[in-house]
Amino acid sequence: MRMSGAKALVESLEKERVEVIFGLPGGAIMPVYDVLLDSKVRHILVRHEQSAAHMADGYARASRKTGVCMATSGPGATNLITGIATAHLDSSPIVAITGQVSTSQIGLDAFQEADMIGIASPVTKYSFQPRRVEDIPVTVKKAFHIASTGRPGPVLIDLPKDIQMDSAEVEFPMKVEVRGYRTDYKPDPEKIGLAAEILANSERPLILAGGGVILSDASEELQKVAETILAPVATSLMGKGSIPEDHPLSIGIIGMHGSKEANRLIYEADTLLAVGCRFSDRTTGKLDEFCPASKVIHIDIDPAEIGKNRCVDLAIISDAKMALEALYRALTKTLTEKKDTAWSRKLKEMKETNNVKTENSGRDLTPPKILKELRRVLPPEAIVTTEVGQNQMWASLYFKVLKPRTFITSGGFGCMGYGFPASIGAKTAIPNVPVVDVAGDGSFMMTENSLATSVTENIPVTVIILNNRMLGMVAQWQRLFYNRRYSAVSLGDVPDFQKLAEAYGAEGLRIGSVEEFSRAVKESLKSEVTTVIDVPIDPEENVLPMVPAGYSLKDVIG
Ligand SMILES: Cc1ncc(C[n+]2csc(CCOP(=O)(O)OP(=O)(O)O)c2C)c(N)n1
Repeated sequence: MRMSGAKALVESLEKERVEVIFGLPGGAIMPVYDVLLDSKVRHILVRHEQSAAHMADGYARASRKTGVCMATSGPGATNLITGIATAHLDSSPIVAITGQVSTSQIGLDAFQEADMIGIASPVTKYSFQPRRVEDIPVTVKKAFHIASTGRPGPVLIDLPKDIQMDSAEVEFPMKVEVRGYRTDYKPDPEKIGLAAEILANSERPLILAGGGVILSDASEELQKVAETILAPVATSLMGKGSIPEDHPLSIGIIGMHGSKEANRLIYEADTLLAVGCRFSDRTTGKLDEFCPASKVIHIDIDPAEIGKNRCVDLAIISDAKMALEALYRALTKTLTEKKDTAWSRKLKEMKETNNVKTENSGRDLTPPKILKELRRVLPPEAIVTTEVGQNQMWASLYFKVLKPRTFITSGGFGCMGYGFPASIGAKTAIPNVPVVDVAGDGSFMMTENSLATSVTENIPVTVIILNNRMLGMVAQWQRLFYNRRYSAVSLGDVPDFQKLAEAYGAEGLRIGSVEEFSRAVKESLKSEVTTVIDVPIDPEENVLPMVPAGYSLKDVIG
């Protein structure tokens, strides 16, 4: 079939069943935008390309589909990079499409030229720049295949303008093969047997679940393994939600802002089963002192993760779901379900004493109380995104996640401005569940213009700003480690978030108590427009407990 490059691109996207593209046009991508007008694919216009990438990412994390974002060449394309890097560090499958100057101009510093292949390589799983119309369908097919299989991640298609406008005979492949790219990692039965034996014989097993558990939909299998060996389950920030956090074996997040239970028990564990996690510095604290007394079994789909940060005793390169399924089968062959152990009793006692402490803390409008109240008023399937900073850590500590894929946060890149556009992406993917962004004032200001997208495109979400008029997390570090020398952290009282929301046609509310908060959230869930709830909190409030950077997990403050 003869067609233009632009048409070949859009038809290829349709064949991948792309329903929505988040983007913003410009000169070098206009041929594609022109074809898009006649396509069934919905286009959602952003006000800044960074948000397009975050929306595609939030869409992907909520729905397990691949998200798509699009921008023009040069500044449009480079504006996507922060969002692409965010998706890269959290293994989120997105395909980013950028326009490029015409092939005859590449390398000549043409108007709005940026070497996107060069710029994007370190933060993508793969980058393509098709130079012939005929290559477009196979490129798109490969891009979606690479983005969504194995360890997922972002893929870039940088498409020169003349290739969009040229035409040629094209064929749409049903399947593609990518040379040297493997996705068929299955668990080695011998290693599974060995892992089962180690776990069955351990007295103090602990499971560390990472984002890989959520990506491979392995929550159920994880829970079954944990229940069989009575192992407490800690998660990394990215693994939050891989086990319901009200499960008796759940001990919350581990690491810098981890729960006391998780950070203490890891020291006593004699076997650590780490699944789909990469032992990031925020998770392990000082590496030499991380789980010092335990054998480590590591399950991961990415061979490059094995031994990268932490040496392991047994590595199983596999999809997490398949490995945990096999492990469960192997365990139940030899092990009858454990009822109670000294280890599980200890866990129970720890949880009970800790609970009493947090319930009794003083003032009215504190972040822990707000986040617990938020859990109370939201249904279990509601999706919560976060920004970055104290708000993110309060949410990870106090908002109990009950289902996988309902907690969406920038874990690896720690990207302020992520949560709001990601919430719009998530709501686009799953319109019938409430979506709430837990924000800091600083972060929200980075992508607040997505209010325009959310209102004009009818994608209502709730934004809760834990408003300390500060770059709170930086202020906390200055308070704790720089002798209260506050440098460049005060944001002042601007803007008035209530008025800001109203200026965009959204709803703006300011609340003064937990009851008002509760009411405001409930109202927002019924509202047809986005609601921004400004929650003034004390600027001196710290997120505790905390392990200072570079210290070991037992050196907890607070
Ligand atoms: C894009 C970006 N710039 C800077 C930082 C460094 N940083 C980390 S947390 C933080 C403060 C966040 O402030 P705010 O969004 O108000 O949240 P709070 O900590 O007050 O809850 C900053 C500046 C970052 N993570 N991302």
